[in-house]
This record gives sequence, structure tokens and C-alpha cells, in this order.
Amino acid sequence: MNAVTLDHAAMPGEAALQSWWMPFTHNRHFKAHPRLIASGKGAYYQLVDGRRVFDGLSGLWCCPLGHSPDRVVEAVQRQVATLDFSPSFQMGHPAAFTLASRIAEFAGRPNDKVFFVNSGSEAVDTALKIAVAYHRARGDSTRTRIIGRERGYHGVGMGGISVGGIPANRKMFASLMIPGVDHLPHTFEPAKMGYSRGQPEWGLHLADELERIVALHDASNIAAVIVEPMQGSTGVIVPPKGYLKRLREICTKHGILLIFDEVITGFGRLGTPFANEFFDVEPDLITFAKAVNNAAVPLGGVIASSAIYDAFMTGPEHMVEFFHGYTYSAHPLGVAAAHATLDEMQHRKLIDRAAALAPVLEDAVHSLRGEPLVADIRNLGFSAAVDVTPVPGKPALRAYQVFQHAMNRGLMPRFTGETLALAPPFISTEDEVRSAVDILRESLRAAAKAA
Ligand code: PXG
Repeated sequence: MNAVTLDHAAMPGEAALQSWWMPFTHNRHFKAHPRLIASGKGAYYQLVDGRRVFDGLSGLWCCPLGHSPDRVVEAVQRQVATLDFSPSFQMGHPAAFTLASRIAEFAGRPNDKVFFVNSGSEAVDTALKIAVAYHRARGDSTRTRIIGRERGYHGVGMGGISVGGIPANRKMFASLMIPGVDHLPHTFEPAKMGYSRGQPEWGLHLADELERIVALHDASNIAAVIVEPMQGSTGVIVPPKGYLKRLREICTKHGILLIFDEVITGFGRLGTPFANEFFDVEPDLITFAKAVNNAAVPLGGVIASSAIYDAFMTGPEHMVEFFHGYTYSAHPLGVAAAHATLDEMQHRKLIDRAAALAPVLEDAVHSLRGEPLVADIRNLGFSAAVDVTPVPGKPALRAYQVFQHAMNRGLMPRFTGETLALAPPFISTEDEVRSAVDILRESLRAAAKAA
């Protein structure tokens, strides 16, 4: 490392912490009690104070290979020295085409098309635009309404917060929301499905709420339904058995497009390449980001059925068919990292490994039932969440307290609201998974004792 790099990575003084307005962070508290990461290797982060912590959420659900895997590092280094940037408007670079076909193949939909973006939020807004424009291209221009779901997280673009269902992400921006959006009810009902292992038995009927919304507006006004196959951000809310299939049936019956937001579930989290395979449900559009390239460089995308793509391919051939795209769509570094990530996943059979680790995590995490502060436990694939009882009058504090105890013991889980989430890297060992849960157990006990 040269001196310049070291300088920028050194522990900032108190004043230097003030300039970065951090995303989704309690800025004032953080800057008084900073938690800074110096480096990452494999399944561990090293903090600037020298502590090593197990990365319990694979970054933010995005580093299934762990940190700085050699194959990805080398691919990005090679790429930046060969072709650092290439315009994607009216030009292309070969690796982007091969990546698109590889991703379509990976999703089990080899004829599909892939539109590249740079984040999950952009993928969602792109998918919504494709859905509305698709209907219009076919002469169905009244189909403009979009249906999301309560507690859904679809990023922070104007489209994403409109179809999303997390109140705090919406309430400040009500006037900016896109019009014509309805929400399905969320599917979390602890009295009926508390401590479910995998998919709950209860709740299939909630998919029929879609019929009510369709009846209210008439199908001829509805473009698409967007759901996360498993709601990740809000705390691993798992769809009831049969729920997604029912949504698919209702959408098909009414000519409504179904969008799976697979920003979290895409690229192996459920032990299959995408959730479409896990649930045996084929959506019309799939969004992805995060794990596509192990998050080494921002990259996301939308997978669209060939029927959708074909609907756009009309008019004179010298005309642009879809007026949409980003400067960094199919950025060569992101694309190179994605090829290397898929190579590594395939070479090391890491998705099978995630599938094999899923029951290990399930058994371990459900052993926390009955521990102090625990209010519910859920899991699906290689991910799990533990809800804790709130500190009276201080929402969202308890999970943070448990998180602090965990960090002191060598585990970095995700805390949000009253939930702690785990989604470890696929390279984790069974022992690492079990000991992460043991640390969570000790942390729950320590937080309860301190209360
Ligand atoms: N869709 C889904 C389903 C997501 O989970 C986004 C879109 C937005 O992606 P970008 O790349 O624009 O952030 C997400 C992001 C968490 C957590 O702790 C989850 C996300 C991001 C950060 C933290 O659960 N999901």
C-alpha cells in the first residue's frame, strides 16, 4: 500500500467525521461512537481498532464470497488496466454481452434479456418503467397502476419508495410519490406463524387481496405487481406456502406483469440461483444487484422475458426503442467482477454450499427460542432474523444494544428496528455459523442483564 492510501484509510479525527452525511445511519450518535472498518478478508472484517468480526450479513447481503476473493480482485485489477470505461449508449463491450447471456442462463431463462444498472434502487425503477412502457407499446396504455406490498423494501428511488411499504422511508416524501400505487397487505402475523421454520403454513389467503385491488381498479388499469419473494430488509419475512404461486396465477389471469425484486434473493441466498427456482414461480421481470458481483463494484440489472423485450422492438430500426439507461450501465469493472463472481460460485459450488448451510443456520437460530428478549425467529435459505422485545418507550434501541454486545464478542449482525438479521457469506463453515448464533445468544443474555 502506498502512503496516500494509508493516509486516507487512517482513523479520522473527530472533526473529519463530520463531513460525511451517512446513509440510513443515526449520524449524531455514530459520530460520537464511530464504528470503522479497516479491511475485509474472507468472512471477516477487521475494524480500525484491530478487532476482527465475523461478517454476519455478508456486507449488506451482498458479499456471498466473503471479502476480497482473489479471483474477483484480480479480474477488477486486470479490467481497470485494460478498459476502465466504455460507453453503453450506442456502443458496447464484449464482456457485457456475455454476462447478460450468462445471467439469463443462470436464472434458468436463457431467452430473457438483461438491462444493466448500478444499484438495486435503479433496478427497481427500471423495472417499473419497463412494465408501464411494455403495456403502452402493446397499445394497453391505460395499464399504469403498480401494486407493491406493505413492509416491502424496493430501494430509495421515487418509484421504489412509492411501491415500497416501509413507513419511515415514505412519510417525508409523500408529495414526491408516483401516483397510482396500491399495496398488498404484508404477510407477517406473529400470532399465526410465530417461530416458523421456513415458509409459514398460514397466510396463503393474503394473496387473494390482489383480486380485491384488481376488482377495485379493473385489470385494464394495472401494469404490474412488485414483491420481494422473501422480504429481506424489513426483517426476513417469509412468504406463506403457495402465496407467490397464487400471486402469479392472479397476475396471469388479468394480464398483469409480476416483478420479483431479487436484489437480496438473487445469486444464491436461498440456495438456488434465484428465488424463481426456489419457489417454482416465473415472474415476468426480475431485479438484481448486490451479490451479482460480490459488491466489488456497484452493478445491478433487470431480467426481462423475451416477450417484454420483443414488444419494444418495433418502429424504424435506427430509432432507440427504450429511452432509459445510465452512464455506468454495464460498467466494465462491474461486469468483470460479475464474471469472476459467477466463475467462483460455479467453480466452488457455493450456491450448493449455501443450500447445505441453510439447515445449519435454521437449527442454530431456532435454538435461541426462549432466550431472554427473543420475540420471534424466522428463517429461509441461508438467512434468518430474530425479533427482540422493544425497550419500553424507546423503539429500535434494543436490537442496537444486542448488536453492540455482539460486536464486542466478534460478530457483526444487522440490526434494524427490533430485528437482528443474519445472512452469512456462503464460504462460511458450519462451525462459524453455529458460533455466530452462540455469540448472538450471549449478546441477548448480556443485553437482558444490562436492562
Ligand atoms: N430491492 C431490495 C429487495 C433490496 O433489498 C434494494 C432494492 C435497493 O438496493 P440499493 O442497491 O439501491 O441499496 C434493496 C436494498 C438490510 C439492507 O440491512 C437491505 C438493503 C440495503 C441495505 C441494507 O436489510 N436492500
